[in-house]
Amino acid sequence: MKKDISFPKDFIWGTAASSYQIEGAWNEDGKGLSIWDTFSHTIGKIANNENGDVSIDHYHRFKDDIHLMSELGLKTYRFSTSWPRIFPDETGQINPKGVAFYDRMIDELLRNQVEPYLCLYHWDLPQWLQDKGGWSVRETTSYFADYAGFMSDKFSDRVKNWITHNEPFVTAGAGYFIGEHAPGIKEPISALKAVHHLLLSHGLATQAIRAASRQPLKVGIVLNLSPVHPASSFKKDIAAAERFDIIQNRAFLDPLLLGTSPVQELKLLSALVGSVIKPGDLKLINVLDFLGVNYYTRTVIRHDPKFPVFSASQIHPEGNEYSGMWEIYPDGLSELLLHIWGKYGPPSNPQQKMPEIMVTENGIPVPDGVDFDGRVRDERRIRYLENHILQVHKAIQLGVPVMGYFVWSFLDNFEWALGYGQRFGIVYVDFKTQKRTIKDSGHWFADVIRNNGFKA
Ligand code: IFM
Repeated sequence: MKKDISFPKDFIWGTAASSYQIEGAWNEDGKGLSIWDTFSHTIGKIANNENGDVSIDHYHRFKDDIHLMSELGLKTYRFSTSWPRIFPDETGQINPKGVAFYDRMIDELLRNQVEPYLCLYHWDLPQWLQDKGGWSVRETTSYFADYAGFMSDKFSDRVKNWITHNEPFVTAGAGYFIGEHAPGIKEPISALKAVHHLLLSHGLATQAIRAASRQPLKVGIVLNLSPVHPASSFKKDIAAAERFDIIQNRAFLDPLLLGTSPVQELKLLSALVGSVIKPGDLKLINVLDFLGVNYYTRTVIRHDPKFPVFSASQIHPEGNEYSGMWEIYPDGLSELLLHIWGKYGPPSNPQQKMPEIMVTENGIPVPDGVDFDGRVRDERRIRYLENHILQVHKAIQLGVPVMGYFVWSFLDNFEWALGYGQRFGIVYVDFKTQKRTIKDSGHWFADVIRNNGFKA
């Protein structure tokens, strides 16, 4: 017999997206260049040399897209704003047409009873700031705070939920360490500095958002977290997994939730970047109303001296199910949520005011297509989402107060260095005609929202 899997009243169900991945209009209405414009226009950086110039043209189609959300009964939408649309160049002059775009978009969301979650940074740094050193220099943090304050002044009359950064681990790791994302830098030290500056900019931006706010609001950050498992029970692998856990999870969670840094625990790390953390920084960073957890997979690590700083590399265990990008490992989601609550929450820190926790991204790329009868039968995505939502339910049952769950993504879109080859949407997009078709998973998720759960 099937069991009722129901969620707390007021549980937040939503979907998520980001500016560069969906907007297109890369050089329209006064927008400045972002590092992703530069990177994707460089031959050889993106699969098939694709780019986000037009993407799924959300800039011009946002009204129809929001109507589609409303048709599905989606109540919440997490999106990001493009910083270079607002501040196109280093003069600090505001681009009124960029502001007007988000004005119209937010109004349209609210008209359709969709609650906006506004994220200020989902990787599209203005190119002019990269030219000054980007996230590897401390000065970028105050530019970010200025941008945050301006946005709060403009939009906090209507937007109550604010996110400073999406996945700073990826910003620093993929952008400055392995160079597979913009700005394409491969310098471990710049990456480690970027980690601290991203966190510091979160603290400064939070202050700026609150100072300019027009109503009580919540400010959070979104981290891509992953339980780190050792590849074997050998001591060296266990130690490597612990080291990797520092950079994947603790480098972010400890400063944000405890106001401490794990950097001192690794001699080499401390020697390389210990001095980047100035007195008072950690206190500034330790501010959070909610923690967004993006979960896709676990990370399995072995000792590997070839890799700089951490002497650890990732392996992909045989015999498990994989998506086009990652191992499918739903149990890792409840493991992660329980771990966060157990280590950082009241169970071990009764004095600590624990921020709200929500799953701000979870999803799977599937090579979907529209069938002869117009349907998109993405059964695999439904199974993936159901198995992961079950893990959120389990964590709640075991005492973790998870407040919400967002599917990545609403529409198929530009998947960064992988171009348009990976479809994550619950709505199919024909990239040639821009036609949208709700996938079976979209209808399924609409039912989940309507029933505040499902039978499993
Ligand atoms: O598409 C990305 C998103 O921009 C950030 N989180 C992971 C998604 C899938 O890779």
